[in-house]
Amino acid sequence: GLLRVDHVGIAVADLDAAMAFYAETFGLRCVHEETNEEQGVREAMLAVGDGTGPRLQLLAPARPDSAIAKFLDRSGPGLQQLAYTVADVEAASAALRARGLRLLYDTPRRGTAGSRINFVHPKDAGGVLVELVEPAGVRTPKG
Ligand code: V0V
Repeated sequence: GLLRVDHVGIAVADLDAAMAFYAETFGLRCVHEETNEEQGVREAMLAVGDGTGPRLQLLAPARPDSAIAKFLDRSGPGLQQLAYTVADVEAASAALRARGLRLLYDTPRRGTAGSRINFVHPKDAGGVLVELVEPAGVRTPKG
């Protein structure tokens, strides 16, 4: 099942400008930054308050054919996804598939900070792109 809200993802055109805006306006600090080549994004994770709760993920396109570039073209900057933490992304994906929802990937892909991720198609989740995040290090190695 879903354990908690992991992060909320916001599409931005310029990551550095957005990080400066969030720092100066809301006092949110960046706790992690990386480029995910497979997803075609440059991303920054911002902590809110004491940093124990859900994070804000700023997502900027790294390539013009990426999901974030397409989102910006169609919708402009703004909320792009809602991500939940799960203990087992395969099990969570299978449970939602069994309820008739389309998962975007047959097998999980690599997400932020070594996490494993999958997505529910927004048309099957009330217009919300739902991400499932299994954080790095939660799996018990088998064998
Ligand atoms: C598209 N639609 C959305 C949406 N993106 N609705 C809500 N939220 C979004 N983010 C709507 C769009 O307005 C259309 O509605 C319809 O979906 C189009 O569906 P489609 O033609 O099947 O798909 P595309 O080409 O628009 O792509 C949408 C999907 C794509 C969700 C399939 O963005 C995708 O593959 N996303 C997953 C990967 C991703 O988002 N990567 C970036 C974050 P109408 O006009 O038909 O009504 S990477 C990340 O989060 C990481 C690394 C991490 O957290 O660790």
